[in-house]
Amino acid sequence: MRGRLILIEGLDRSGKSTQAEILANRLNGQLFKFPDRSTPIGEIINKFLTDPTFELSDESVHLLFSANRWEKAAQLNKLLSEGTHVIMDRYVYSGIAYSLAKDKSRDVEWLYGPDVGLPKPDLTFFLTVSMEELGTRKGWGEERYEKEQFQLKVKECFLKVLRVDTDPTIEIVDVNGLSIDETTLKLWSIIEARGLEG
Ligand code: T5A
Ligand code: NA
Repeated sequence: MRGRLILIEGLDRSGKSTQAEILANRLNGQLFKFPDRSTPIGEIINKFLTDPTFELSDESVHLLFSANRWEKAAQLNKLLSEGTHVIMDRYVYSGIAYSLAKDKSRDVEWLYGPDVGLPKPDLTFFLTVSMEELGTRKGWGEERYEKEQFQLKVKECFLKVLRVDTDPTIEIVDVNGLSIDETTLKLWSIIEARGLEG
């Protein structure tokens, strides 16, 4: 049987990495985090995110994030075909939402283009947390996109891009005020209800 691909999306510092790690352990699966800053392209992305003086055009940034996913695609496909479950921390939807938030007039088809052909998740969680709570999270504000006004735009763009009304693989999960354990419980109950735990 093919492995399950479960994705966690959300705003910066919303608890994605924490939950992805816990779920990967529970499912005895592998964890993939994007951006993967350890690859050649990931190193450029890391410089862009952490060095405010390092400028790249919006288009270049968009294509680099996508290329970073393609760097890992063969490995991802191999694991899934061998029956290994994969939990992913950010993916295509982040790519589109952050680029769209920078320029809402951007052609969405163009934004989707470079990611066409990547494996599709069986389930995508979008974690929602209030801006007040995000502002209290460790490290908030250290990286390029961690500004309240921009994150509000990103949230709006995520909700536009995640077609929750027509795509049954999308789950928007309000985790505001929940502890790490309470959040896991909520996500796990959805995984079980969908029969994706085995
Ligand atoms: N990006 C990314 C694009 O523009 N395009 C793309 O295609 C992709 C893939 C970096 C940036 O790149 C952008 C989006 C980002 O701006 P990233 O490395 O995933 O992407 O950056 P972050 O989302 O900021 O990743 P973080 O690891 O910082 O945030 P997480 O994973 O959401 O949060 P996590 O789990 O590390 O938790 C943050 C803090 O909160 C605590 C944790 O202990 C930690 O200190 N915490 C909680 N505290 C209280 N209650 C809870 N329930 C908590 N859960 C976690
Ligand atoms: Na961040």
